[in-house]
Amino acid sequence: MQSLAAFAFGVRTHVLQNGPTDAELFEYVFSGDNTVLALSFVVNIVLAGLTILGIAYLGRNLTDPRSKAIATALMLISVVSISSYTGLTSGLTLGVVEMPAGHPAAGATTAGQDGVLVMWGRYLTWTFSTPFILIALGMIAGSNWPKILTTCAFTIAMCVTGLAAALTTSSLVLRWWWFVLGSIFFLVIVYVILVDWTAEAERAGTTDLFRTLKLLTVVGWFGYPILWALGVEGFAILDVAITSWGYSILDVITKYVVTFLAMFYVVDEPDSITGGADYGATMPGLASTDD
Ligand code: RET
Repeated sequence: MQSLAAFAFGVRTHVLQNGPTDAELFEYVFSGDNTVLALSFVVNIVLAGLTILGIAYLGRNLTDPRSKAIATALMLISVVSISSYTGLTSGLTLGVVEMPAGHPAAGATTAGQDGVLVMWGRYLTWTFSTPFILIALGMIAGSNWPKILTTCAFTIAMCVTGLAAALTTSSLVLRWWWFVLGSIFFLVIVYVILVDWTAEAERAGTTDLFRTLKLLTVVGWFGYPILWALGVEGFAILDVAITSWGYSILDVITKYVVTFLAMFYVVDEPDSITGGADYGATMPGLASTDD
């Protein structure tokens, strides 16, 4: 945990040393011209907040520990999300980064500084949110912990390499090399979802729900690297506001829609989801019966 905090601090120091303060970035985003960009952040704070409240309401009568664990994983996706978008809104996790020679946005200026606006907080916080999506999906598929944690490790690696790709200023080739590495890690996750978890969901009896969640997840997740490549960090075909709205809309599908579909299924506590009173107990037989 400490090394993660040190890493986050290092990222922040690296970005801030080369650009404006978060107060200047906050003013840039919220000053007249950038309302569309600002809205792409604020709308998601509202949606993440509503999703957290929705889960708390829907899950109020859950009794089975496994159902509760899935609901908790689902809630943590939005807990990370509301924090992530607050970081972007405040300017804390935004930065102005100069692109290397040969990059289509090389020589651009933003908020009076050399460089382009990079929403680096997105890549950093995906590191924390995507594992909870995969934990919820893997549990719904009835998979085992080694497999679920493997996908979590690969998604963390994918997001950190995406962050590195966005912040590398030394070489255009190395920016894209980071991107390729991240994409390879991504394909491992796609393979586990499409092959292993699809078969496991069939055995667990959750095929119908899993098929929908799988479609939304795999198709939705492919949108992120596509946006990265088309956005200002990649080929710079899309401007920052459009890229940001792209990510925000994908977030609605891959987080809030997935969450509510899963939650509506979990609240009924069907046999395909529940694990029994002793599920996850460190001392089997001592599970309380009245909570
Ligand atoms: C990056 C760039 C490196 C290559 C790949 C990427 C994929 C990102 C994905 C993000 C998913 C985020 C979600 C967030 C929800 O909170 C990092 C853009 C493959 C798939 C679902």
